[in-house]
Amino acid sequence: MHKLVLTAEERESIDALIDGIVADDEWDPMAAMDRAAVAAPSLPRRLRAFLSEARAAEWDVTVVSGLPIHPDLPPTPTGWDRAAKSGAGHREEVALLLCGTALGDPFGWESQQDGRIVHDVCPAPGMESSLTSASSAKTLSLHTEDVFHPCRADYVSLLCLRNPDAVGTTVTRVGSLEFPETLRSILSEPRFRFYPDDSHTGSSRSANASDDAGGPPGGTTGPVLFGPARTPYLRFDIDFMSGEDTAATEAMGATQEVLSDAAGRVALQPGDAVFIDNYQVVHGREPFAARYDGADRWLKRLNISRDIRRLYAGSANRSRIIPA
Ligand SMILES: O=C(O)CCC(=O)C(=O)O
Ligand SMILES: [Fe+2]
Repeated sequence: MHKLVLTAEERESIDALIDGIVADDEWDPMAAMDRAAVAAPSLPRRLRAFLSEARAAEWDVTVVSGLPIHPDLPPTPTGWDRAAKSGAGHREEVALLLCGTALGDPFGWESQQDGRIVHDVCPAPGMESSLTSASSAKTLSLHTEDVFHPCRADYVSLLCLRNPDAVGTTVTRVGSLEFPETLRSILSEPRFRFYPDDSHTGSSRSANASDDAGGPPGGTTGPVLFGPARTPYLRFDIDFMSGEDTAATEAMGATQEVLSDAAGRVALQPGDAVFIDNYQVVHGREPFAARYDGADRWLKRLNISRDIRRLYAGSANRSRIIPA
């Protein structure tokens, strides 16, 4: 993990950039993103250099600590939809956009959180045991973000606004894993199907929970390990994938064990942002008790592509929001 701790002076200069971006009365997230992209070259030099190196050297887990969190932050909303309505945490969204545009091209999903670019990750009543980021009581298993899609994020980034119980985001880096050769070879073959998760479909069923051994219809087929043989990329989400044959299904279980055994944790503190390389790292979350008292854990999340044209090339429209 690579970590940069910002100084008070650096934090103040970022705050000044945020002032300029949120100055408009009318909050327009797309305009804010464009303004953040224009302002990003004015971020403190040390931060720019750090994020440039993260991108160029393909660091797998990158943390920036000490980003500004407004002292009058409103209470944690009870769900992303409420956060969206109240407009809570705009300044923090801009802080994340500034770093995100320094690393790549932010984008969103029409099917997720109403097509918003910056998501809210906070516990929601009734969702405690769901397989979405709104859960709390249930462990969120190690996953690739949006595993089903060829234009899934290169980086999933999370900025912490509150985390009173120091709940950990779990991370397993593919670079830290030793797969037995037979397992590695099965994982390198296109014997797996990947499905949209419940945050896209709104359902509460997972591919694995399906009665049908082949999982729900649709999805995309591919390998779990791909890319450079010695330093492969990884694509995995036990809850939203299925094996095309018995050996592939068994390999999924074995892989889940390898990933869990190697998991580390990052307990984000307010002002910490983590940039998780979604090709090299699977991430999840430890369970916690949601209180819905306004002081719950609250993160902002941003998906970042290294090249938005990969998305445009497969779309009817030149839009940063991937159609459902
Ligand atoms: O809450 C966390 O730490 C991570 C949740 C998660 O997997 C996500 O928001 O994509
Ligand atoms: Fe996730």
